[in-house]
Amino acid sequence: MSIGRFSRPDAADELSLLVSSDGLDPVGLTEARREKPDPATFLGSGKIAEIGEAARAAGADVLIFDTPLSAAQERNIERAAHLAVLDRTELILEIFQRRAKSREGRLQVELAKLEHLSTRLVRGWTHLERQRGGLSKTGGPGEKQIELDRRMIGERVKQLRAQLKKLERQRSTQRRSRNRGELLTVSLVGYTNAGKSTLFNRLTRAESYVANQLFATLDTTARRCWVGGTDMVVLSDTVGFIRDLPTQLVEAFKSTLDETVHADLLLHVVDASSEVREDQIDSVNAVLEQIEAESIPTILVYNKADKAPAVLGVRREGGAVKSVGVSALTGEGLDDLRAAVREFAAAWRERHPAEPRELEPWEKAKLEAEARRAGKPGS
Ligand SMILES: Nc1nc2c(ncn2[C@@H]2O[C@H](COP(=O)(O)OP(=O)(O)OP(=O)(O)O)[C@@H](O)[C@H]2O)c(=O)[nH]1
Ligand SMILES: [Mg+2]
Repeated sequence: MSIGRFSRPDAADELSLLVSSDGLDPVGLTEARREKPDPATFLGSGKIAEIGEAARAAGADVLIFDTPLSAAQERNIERAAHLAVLDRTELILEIFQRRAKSREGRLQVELAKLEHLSTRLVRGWTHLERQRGGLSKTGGPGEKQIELDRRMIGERVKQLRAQLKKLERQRSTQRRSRNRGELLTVSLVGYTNAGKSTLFNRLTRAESYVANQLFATLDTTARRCWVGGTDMVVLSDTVGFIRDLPTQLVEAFKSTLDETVHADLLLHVVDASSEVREDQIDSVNAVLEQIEAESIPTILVYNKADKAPAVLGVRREGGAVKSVGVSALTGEGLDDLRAAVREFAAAWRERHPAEPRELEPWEKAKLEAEARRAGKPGS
């Protein structure tokens, strides 16, 4: 369904990949175009009834909309179509929930779901209030229940935030200790399914989960990685982005994305064989802006060159490497990529001559303890 503008050529493919990534079996696809969405039912009510009937006849259990819907629209469509409804945000949340493995990942997904739910409750509540329209002066049980639910959600959100904050602190301590040797930190970013994990595995000989699914990777993995000569960098693989990534998810995944935000260099991995690669690059840049990582130096890595050989080679802009073409599958172009990272690392080291860093509290305590033991009370 597209509103007013042209539909994207890959929208249907991406939607079916999203649906199958959630373990669902698509039975049919309908495309529609409207000047503007119907406030009550998104599509016209006649169209909804028609789609509902066709979907039920095909044995569908759920209708999925490739767009965010308001709580009221979702409810109205469910009633008119006699089917459960998921919007794009909820579908992505479901996939994230399925994939979350680490404790941090699970907490982040729960936070995102609750925040999504709370926006629905608020709307549902005002809607209910309006409907009641002064019929009774005292709040009915429904209203009380919602108030109660809201408070419970609020409490849980607070708990989750606190737990995530703690994990975030641990993560930053880990990051610092891992990087004691002042290695360049490099983070893979890119549209989901672009091949980040495949490239990560190739470069580090690790075994990150690779799949032709959207959001195969949710957790961040970081490894030391050799880029030629005596040069090592710390490379991290993390969650992929998608267009219109629900803001609750970006917000909730801040601690996972921390690795990206603190990188010295981003390798922006692009599926060069996709006909919408430019749009995907824009979507990724939009998320990078949201997490305030847009000013980190970036090399575009055009991946899947085995399917788009024209991207092979190194392109420069003002002397610095702008893009490199590779195939993570065949290994072609990887030497160019390593050389580009090495070149960046050399320039970076010149700009960052190992600065004295501030000691961690535990390091200070340890030094003080050592000083005491050596009989030199520090005061
Ligand atoms: N033809 C070709 N396929 C590739 C290449 N690199 C990765 N793929 C395939 O692309 C799909 C996605 O690869 P992943 O490495 O899981 O992609 P990702 O970017 O980590 O995806 P998410 O973790 O879901 O964001 C898999 O089916 C890979 O086998 C490549 O260079 N050429
Ligand atoms: Mg991955």
